[in-house]
Amino acid sequence: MSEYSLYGFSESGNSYKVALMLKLIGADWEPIFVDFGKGATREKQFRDTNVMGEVPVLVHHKSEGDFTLSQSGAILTYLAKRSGKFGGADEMEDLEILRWILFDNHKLTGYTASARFMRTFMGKADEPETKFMHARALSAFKVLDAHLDGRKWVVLDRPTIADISLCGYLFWPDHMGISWDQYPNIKSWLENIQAIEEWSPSEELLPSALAG
Ligand SMILES: N[C@@H](CCC(=O)N[C@@H](CS)C(=O)NCC(=O)O)C(=O)O
Repeated sequence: MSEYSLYGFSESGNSYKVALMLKLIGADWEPIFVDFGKGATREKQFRDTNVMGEVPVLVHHKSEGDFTLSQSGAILTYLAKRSGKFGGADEMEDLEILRWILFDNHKLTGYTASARFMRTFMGKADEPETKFMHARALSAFKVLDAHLDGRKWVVLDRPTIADISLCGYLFWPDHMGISWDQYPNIKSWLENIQAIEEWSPSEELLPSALAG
């Protein structure tokens, strides 16, 4: 059995954040496919694993028993602490990383994932709710683009779990109907992430909920 199991699917950028971290730290892990399209996150069996009914869920198979954790930000923090990679070097750095992960979860991924879902997977690009969420996502991109001006990475002079969290949905600009040419600092930062050795796109790390 692998050391870690990750519940998720490739269209889930939140699952991708964790899958990418596992890949980058060279972890021994395996994906467990959750068929979101068929309602698997709403089934009792999955709710018994995560009462929140969401992927990603990480299971760490330890000698003393399994440890199960959800919420990508918590999982990234756990993996950074265990591996000694992509975390801060002290409390202040850890807090700055946490600050950007919270911004990501609320303002950036929160709106991006919902707008993308409505637009690309539900075909409801013109609904007022989609337009609202799309506009909120664009505001978050503007904040991130301004912050990245003159920076290679979001928090430190090296990539951290803040970068891994924030990039989760951003390799699919076409799903949002945007081009990163409009946000040049995000564009070059995403290229920096792609240049990390061992970087892989979501589709290479997790099974698709659209296949079959
Ligand atoms: N804040 C959570 C968000 C997780 C989330 O929204 N997961 C979605 C897929 S990307 C999900 O499982 N949704 C299931 C549902 O709403 O039924 C995290 O970062 O892990």
